[in-house]
Amino acid sequence: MQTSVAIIGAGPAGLLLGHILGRAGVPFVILERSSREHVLGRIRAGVLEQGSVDIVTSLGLDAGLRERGLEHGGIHLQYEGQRRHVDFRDLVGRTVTIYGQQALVTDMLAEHERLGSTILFDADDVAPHGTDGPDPIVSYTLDGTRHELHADFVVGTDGYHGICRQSFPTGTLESYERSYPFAWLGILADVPPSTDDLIYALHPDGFAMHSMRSRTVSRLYLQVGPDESIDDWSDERIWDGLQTRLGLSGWTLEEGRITEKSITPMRSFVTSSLASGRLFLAGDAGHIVPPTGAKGLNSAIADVALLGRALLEQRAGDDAPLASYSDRALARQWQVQQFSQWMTELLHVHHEDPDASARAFRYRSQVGQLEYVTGSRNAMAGLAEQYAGLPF
Ligand code: RFL
Ligand code: PHB
Repeated sequence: MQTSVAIIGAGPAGLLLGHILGRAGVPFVILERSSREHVLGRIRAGVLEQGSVDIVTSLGLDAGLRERGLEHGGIHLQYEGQRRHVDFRDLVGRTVTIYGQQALVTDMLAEHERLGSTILFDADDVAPHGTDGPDPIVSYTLDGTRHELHADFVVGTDGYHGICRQSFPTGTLESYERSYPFAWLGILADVPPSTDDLIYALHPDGFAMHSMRSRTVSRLYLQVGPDESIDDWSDERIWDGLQTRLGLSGWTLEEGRITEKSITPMRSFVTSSLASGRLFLAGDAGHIVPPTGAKGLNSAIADVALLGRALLEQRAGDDAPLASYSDRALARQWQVQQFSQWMTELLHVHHEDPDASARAFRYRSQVGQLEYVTGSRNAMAGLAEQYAGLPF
């Protein structure tokens, strides 16, 4: 088989790149290791920056988003019994939209299927070869038979555990990485959200957050230890933790049936390059952030917007945008990394610190920082500008 762009991974990054290329008439094939059902079943992120919404809209993929997306003009920051609103509309004239990654993936896949795009699910042992020469090949196994796909370019949108980053020539990549001494326990619950805007709360017991998926489904998170098992968290224990950490006098957190619960570790990771010859990385394949700033999905979309345009410009005879893709995407990504790390450190409790005095000092200085951020219009504008999203 022959194509122009071989895309490895059918997450949001790969599916979106397919739409950018397909709309311009560029042939592509998407190879995905998992089943179609597995891809459609993953819950994950929920907040779209305005720039992400604009891209989805420009590709005509916004019908579901328009119908079911919830536009939000700010967030609440809660600490020490106070809930303070950060008003993005007023501060920077921008908004974000709550629309689950799962819904976006469903919409993009449905449109690919309507257009007749080639997406090969359940592809085993996908492996790029010869990407540093003029004729890359991707080999893969489907139904027990080995195949070869010849392409002009290979794009790895295969996530943090994917094969493409590992396929860079030995010694050419460095990893910049940090893990955190906590994880997020996330639930989906059949209950209308008890809040208008998302609540991010610092509490002595740990971070908690109230998000949503629709007017009838809430998404909530609790900071837990990195090695905790979901089996130790009964529904009752989860709601108790949420009630304690999100509780505020005069406000009620409504409870409902929990339909999904899982624990996600938190990590920051950036690779030193997103390009080697004719192989490019985009999205989680090149970098991941802790979810506190809601940047994982948005960074994947930002990369793909840049890379898609660069691939089209290359076909029109201009190699320069593709040659500078990695540097441009990483420059934006490092700003996103620093914001995600800052939000994470602002709102999580370092229970693991054995020194009680140092622990208390850290907590008090987090409260001081929250006082400053919510009390200074300049500081709030900085948060709003970054949360609503840097330019693509
Ligand atoms: P994805 O979504 O991981 O998609 C990668 C796809 O590549 C496939 N794949 C392969 N296919 C072929 N051959 C191989 N060798 C392959 N290896 C992997 C995978 O099956 C998959 O289909 O990456 P993409 O497209 O870059 O999108 C990035 C976003 O998914 C990610 O940044 C966010 O979802 C991160 N994230 C969250 N972000 C938030 O902002 N808020 C959240 O609440 C949130 N929750 C999460 C998350 C990421 C999670 N992961 C990755 C563990 C929860 C989880 C569990
Ligand atoms: C979500 O709704 O899943 C969500 C929202 C904001 C975040 C992380 C996750 O920072």
